[in-house]
Amino acid sequence: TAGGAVAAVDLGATSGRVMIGRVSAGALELEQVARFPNGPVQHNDGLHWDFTALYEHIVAGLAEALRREPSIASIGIDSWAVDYGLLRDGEMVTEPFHYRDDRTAVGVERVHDELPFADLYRRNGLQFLPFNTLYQFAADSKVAGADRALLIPDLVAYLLTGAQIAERTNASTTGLVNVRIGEWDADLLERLNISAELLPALVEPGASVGRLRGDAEERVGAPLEVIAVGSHDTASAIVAVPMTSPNAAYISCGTWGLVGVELDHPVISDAARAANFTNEGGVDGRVRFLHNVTGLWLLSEAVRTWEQEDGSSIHLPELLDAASFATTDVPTFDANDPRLAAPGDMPSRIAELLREGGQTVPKTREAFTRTIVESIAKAFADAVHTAAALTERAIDVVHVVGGGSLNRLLCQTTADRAGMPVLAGPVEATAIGNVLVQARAHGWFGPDATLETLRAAIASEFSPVRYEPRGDA
Ligand code: LRH
Repeated sequence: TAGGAVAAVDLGATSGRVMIGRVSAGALELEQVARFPNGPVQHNDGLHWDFTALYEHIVAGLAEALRREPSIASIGIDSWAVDYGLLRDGEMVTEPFHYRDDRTAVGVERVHDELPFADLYRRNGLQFLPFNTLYQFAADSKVAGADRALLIPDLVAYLLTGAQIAERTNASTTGLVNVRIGEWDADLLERLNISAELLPALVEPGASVGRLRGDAEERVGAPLEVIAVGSHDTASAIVAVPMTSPNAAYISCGTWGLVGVELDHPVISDAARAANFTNEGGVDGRVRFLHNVTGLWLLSEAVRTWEQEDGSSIHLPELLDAASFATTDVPTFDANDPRLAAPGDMPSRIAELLREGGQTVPKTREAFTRTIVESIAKAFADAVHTAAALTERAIDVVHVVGGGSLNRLLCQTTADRAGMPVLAGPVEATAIGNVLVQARAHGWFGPDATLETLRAAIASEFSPVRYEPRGDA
């Protein structure tokens, strides 16, 4: 295999990062070049991205990446799904909204008045999440005056290159792509009063978007190529799950836990709809048949609340170690309760759910942490079993990738509750998926490399940690 270097921009909930990915025969190495905050900011009209500041960090990070590694051949950009920026005459209309803004509730009502959810599901195959782009559009008064909407990674690519595209995996999370034909659903757009002109042409991961130009070229230092990757962070992460069998399930676990299987064709049955399983677009036309579970968000928001109470920081690995020794009965709550979605005091909200369920509220932070982790694990295990039932697959192993793969308590309790082994890692799945889709586009994996080729490379480079289910748990 030939090789080379690429840059990956990954905009996550805990931070934004620029990485260098070096790929050579059988080896893959990541170097973090820049890390910067990516939290929401409150404006008068709601929660927004701090996008202008973020873009400055990205450009500076790319310049630093090229300084450290002059052979960088291209840039790939990924971020979380659903959020977008609006343009008018090529200029950003306002800082993009953040999906955790609760304005989306009115959008849900408006859309479902026009088209009941069951009809919508048959068209777009998407699980109901109140912040799916189509609901955000319906709640966003600025859409009418805009002539273009670009999802966040596409917006960054546009500012860098001047090219306007809609990368396919992320576009699938808007709710506006028809799940059967894989194109923008013209009829749906019309019914929702969205101009078809608002949305640019869909492109496949691996396609060239354009080259840096103008100010971006000058500041980064070269007319680097931007290549579309699985720009939905979860799509990139799933590329990097070292699955070797169709009976494997995966959990991409960061702020969210995305739990499911990879399919060749969507499943849009009534049962899938009732279970709120989604058919998101994967790289190479695969289907990410999965369910969103509120993941480490519950833990990070709880820790944030405790840190505010204490006025000092908490060492999470220590807290998790202590939590793993809590041996008393562990009360659990529904990790997916919508009341836990917004930022704010997490322990109080969880305590309320526990009381509602007739359970006792843990008294120590260790025990409370254990309850949070086990509640996440329980939701994970349930979703794995549901995915197996809905797809009639004999799931026998669960891969956990992303930040959650380092959480031993979570991996072990997930194995216990699912009743099957968990294979944990790689932790940097999203960045790896981003890098490998670029590397493949450059031909570094040969002319016919499939996702299986890429996954075999990952499995040998990052051997997963295995957790056996404990029968007595
Ligand atoms: C994970 C993720 C997930 C979406 C959510 C908005 O980062 O992209 O796949 O559902 O954020």
